[in-house]
Amino acid sequence: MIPRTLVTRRLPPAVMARLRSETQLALEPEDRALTKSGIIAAVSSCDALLPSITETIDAEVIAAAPRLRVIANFGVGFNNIDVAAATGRHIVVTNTPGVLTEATADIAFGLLIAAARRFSEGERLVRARQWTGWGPLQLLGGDIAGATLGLVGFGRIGQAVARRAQGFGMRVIYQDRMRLSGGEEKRLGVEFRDRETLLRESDYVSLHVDYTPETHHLIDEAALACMKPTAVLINTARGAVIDEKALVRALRNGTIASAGLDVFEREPQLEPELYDLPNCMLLPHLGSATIGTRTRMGMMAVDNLLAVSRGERPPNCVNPAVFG
Ligand code: 8YV
Repeated sequence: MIPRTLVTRRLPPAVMARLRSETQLALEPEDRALTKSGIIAAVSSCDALLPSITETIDAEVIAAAPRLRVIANFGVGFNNIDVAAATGRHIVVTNTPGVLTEATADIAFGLLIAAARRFSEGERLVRARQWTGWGPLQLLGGDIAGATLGLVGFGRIGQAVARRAQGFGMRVIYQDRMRLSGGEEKRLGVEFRDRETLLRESDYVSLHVDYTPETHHLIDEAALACMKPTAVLINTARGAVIDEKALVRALRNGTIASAGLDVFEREPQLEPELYDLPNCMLLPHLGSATIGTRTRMGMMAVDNLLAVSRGERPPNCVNPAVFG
């Protein structure tokens, strides 16, 4: 069966070509987010939905799609989808794990270097034509070699960041719901800490947890108060893992030194003060933004979607309960 498919955003050319040849597209996607009413109107006649992070697939959207059998998310994080509502209607939900690990770890480590060495302030100084010349005390940052990196969440992406950090001579500690075995920790060259100890010991803290009710505002005022005044906070996971208002206060008051953020609580809106804080490096959710990575993500989403259409169990199902 050729699934009638709603693809909400225009994806890389190779992915679009495959979608055009192997599915029946409900509409020609554009390079901008669909409105909720646009999704509801288009999905009502579809067998498959391929959404991105910019679309919230909630119970109302799901209820408007009586034929829908699969929601193949373009992304590893799927907090934009009401999985319980989908499962309740026997709709399979899939994601794209693994293919964006290295690209996202690059952005996390890039932000770490950029925040530590004050790239953003330096660049703004030069562009404003206000750089009057080299100075021995100008824009001094923090050392990376010899410093301690604390990873909150130690799945695929956290482990890829650990490898980069070790190459730069950092000591790596981690916290996760599940502690690795002693042998695994030794093999990976990392030590476990409980979250509070990790926050107290780390010169750099990088977040790599899923966004769930349990991780909502995991980094709040109390967590920020545990960190060193010289510490740098990096977030490439989901914005709402940090209480953005509390972070603004911490950056303004010197509770921590700086932050590097790729994700925000209410994208594309930021907590207004963030735009003007000098000690914050800001990126527009670029974690997986390479042509190779986005193509692999798209191909994986299409593989998942077509598997369900053929009546098979897809490779990356996040709600296996639908299979009984
Ligand atoms: C994507 C992401 O850019 O995969 C994820 O969870 O956050 C990003 O890599 C985004 O989800 C695209 O929909």
